Amino acid sequence: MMSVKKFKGTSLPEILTRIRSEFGDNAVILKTEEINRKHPRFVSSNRVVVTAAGEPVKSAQLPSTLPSSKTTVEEFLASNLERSNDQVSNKATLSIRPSETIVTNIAEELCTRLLQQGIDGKILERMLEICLRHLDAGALQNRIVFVKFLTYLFLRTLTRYDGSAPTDCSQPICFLGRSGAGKSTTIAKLAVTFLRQGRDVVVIAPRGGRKQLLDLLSERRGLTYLEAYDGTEVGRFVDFYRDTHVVLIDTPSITTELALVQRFLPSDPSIERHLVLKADAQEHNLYATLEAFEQLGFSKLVFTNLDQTGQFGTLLNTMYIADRPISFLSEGTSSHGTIHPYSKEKLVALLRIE
Ligand SMILES: Nc1nc2c(ncn2[C@@H]2O[C@H](COP(=O)(O)OP(=O)(O)O)[C@@H](O)[C@H]2O)c(=O)[nH]1
Ligand SMILES: [Mg+2]
Repeated sequence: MMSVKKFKGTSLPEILTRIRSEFGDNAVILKTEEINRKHPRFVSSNRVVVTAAGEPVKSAQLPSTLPSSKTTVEEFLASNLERSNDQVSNKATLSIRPSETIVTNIAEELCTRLLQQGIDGKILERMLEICLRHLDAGALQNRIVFVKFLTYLFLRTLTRYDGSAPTDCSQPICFLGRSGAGKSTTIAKLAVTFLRQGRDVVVIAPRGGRKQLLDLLSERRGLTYLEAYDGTEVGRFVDFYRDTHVVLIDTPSITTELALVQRFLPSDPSIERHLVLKADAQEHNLYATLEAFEQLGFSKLVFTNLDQTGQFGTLLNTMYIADRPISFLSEGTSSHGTIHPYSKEKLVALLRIE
């Protein structure tokens, strides 16, 4: 029986020795990764992860029967989604049925393509496992069916974040994030979008930010720009405008001192906090940012710089790690850029599964 497995360790030679002892000399290396994750959920000291495929030397140890086919896809996904919360899943072995080389080829090809998108191997493994359990041999050998099913699985998996992503800014939103993440640009894009729809927009920003923000805005009719000193003042402005205006709140741009941002945030829990992240950032930096901003609290993620990357697996991984939905996806350096409300269809399209 052919299987794909992840081997973790501190050095490549050491892992290769283990792969050889488990899969013999015909093992195929699918992927080699170096892990440098500071996020607390990655507590492992394993720095190198190699994904390999091969025929286990001691095949008797592998389960010989497939799980009961009575489980429906929905049931399987339901229990699977529970497990996906547990990032350090030890379910690393993916069994592929014997004598179906085409299955392996299609699975491998799709797997390689999605790994190139940067999707976490564990998420992908779970998806492929479901495909192998639920599609019959004929369907598994049909690339179109396989792709369709995999797309369906992604959409189903992402459903857990649906219904919580705003598309109309009906609640005031504070945009948090590191300096240069794209907070002001995102606000400018949203402001222009709503102004064009004829809505009134209020932008509240820390003192001294006026010039930069107004320079960003190509459209000003219907815009009210206010500068606030602290969270109390922001809260007062919000209360005054929230019933009639779209309210967007910029926050101080600093790299380390979160207390300054904290001081600017109104305590009103109905004001949403969205963390702005760059889609082209290194994943470990994104996780460090999540961790740093955790103490301020945020309920959604905004990704900027979509135009600066061709890999979108990071978005999916980060959403899983943060366990919070994405609200907006943004591209372009100015207010003329595009801002998309997040949807799972949009993310799946970006991942280019087909
Ligand atoms: N290419 C690209 N550049 C962006 C995007 N969003 C922001 N920027 C640029 O990133 C820089 C920092 O953005 P800014 O909004 O000032 O970040 P802030 O410090 O979080 O307010 C500026 O030069 C922006 O033009 C984006 O989606 N795509
Ligand atoms: Mg700014």
